[in-house]
Amino acid sequence: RAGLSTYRIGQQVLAYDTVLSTQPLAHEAAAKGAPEGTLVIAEQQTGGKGRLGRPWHSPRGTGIWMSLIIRPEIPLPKTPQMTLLTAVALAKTMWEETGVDIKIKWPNDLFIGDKKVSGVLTELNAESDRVNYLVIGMGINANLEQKDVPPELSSIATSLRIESGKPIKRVAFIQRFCENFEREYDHYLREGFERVKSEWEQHSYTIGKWITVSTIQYTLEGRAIGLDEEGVLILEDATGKRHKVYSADVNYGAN
Ligand code: BT5
Repeated sequence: RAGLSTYRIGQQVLAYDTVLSTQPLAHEAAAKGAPEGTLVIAEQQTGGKGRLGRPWHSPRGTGIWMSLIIRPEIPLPKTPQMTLLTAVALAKTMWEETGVDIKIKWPNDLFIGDKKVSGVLTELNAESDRVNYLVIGMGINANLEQKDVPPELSSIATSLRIESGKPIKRVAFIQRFCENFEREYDHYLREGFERVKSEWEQHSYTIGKWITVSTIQYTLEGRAIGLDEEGVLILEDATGKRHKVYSADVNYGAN
C-alpha cells in the first residue's frame, strides 16, 4: 500500500483469493469491529451477487471485486446517498485511470456507452434508527477481455480494458479510488450532499431520459429530471406531475 495517501479508507485490506462473495465477509469483519474504511477484496467470487439476489459474474484475475465498510453517522433515510457517492468516486477514478467517459445510471450502475462496466451493491446494518455500518460492494470490470464476458452478458457488459484498449493497473486503481472516495466522503460528512448531487447529475446517464420504473407495487413512466436534495430521483410523467422514485428497477424508453 505504498503511495496510498488516505488516512482511513483502504488503510486496512482483507485480501482473499477465491470467495463466494466479499459481502458476507465484510459483514463479518464489520460485526467484529473492523475499522471504517476496511476493504475486503477477492481475486475471484464464485457466488458474487447483485441486487435482488441477481448473480454478479466475477472471474479470476480480471476484475476488482471488493466491499468497503463505512460507519457514517447519518439518519437511515440518507443511506442511499452513499450509493450515489460511491458511483461518483468510481466514475472519477475510471475516468482518471483510462480517460474513458463514464456515465452513471440510476441508482447503481456505471456505464460506458450503452454497456455496464461496474455495479454497486449497498447493504445496511442498522439497529432501530441507528446506522451501525454499511457494506458497499463494488464490481468493476477492469481487465476482462471479450472472451471473459459470457455470451448472455456480451450485449450488456463491457470492461475498462475493452473500452480503453489498455490493461488496468488494479492496485493503482484501488488506491486512486480510496483517495477519491475519502475526499468525497469527508466533504459529504462536513458539508452535506450538495456536491455529490451535482457531480452525480453531471455524470448521469439517466437524467433527461424517458424511463419506466417498476417496483412490486407500481409501474410509472416519465422523464427523469434530476435528484432532489435527499438524492431521490424525480420523474415527470406525461401530464407534468412529478413523482419521487426511491428504489426501483429502471428501464429506458417506454414499455
Ligand atoms: C449490481 O447489481 O450491479 C451490483 C453488483 C455488485 C457486485 C459486487 S462485487 C463485490 C461485492 N461482492 C458481491 O457479491 N457483490 C459486490 P444489479 O444492478 O442487480 O445488476 C446485476 C445484473 O448485472 C445481472 O443480473 C447481470 O445482468 C449483470 N451482470 C452480472 N455480472 C456482470 C458483470 N461482471 N458486468 C456487467 N454486468 C453484469
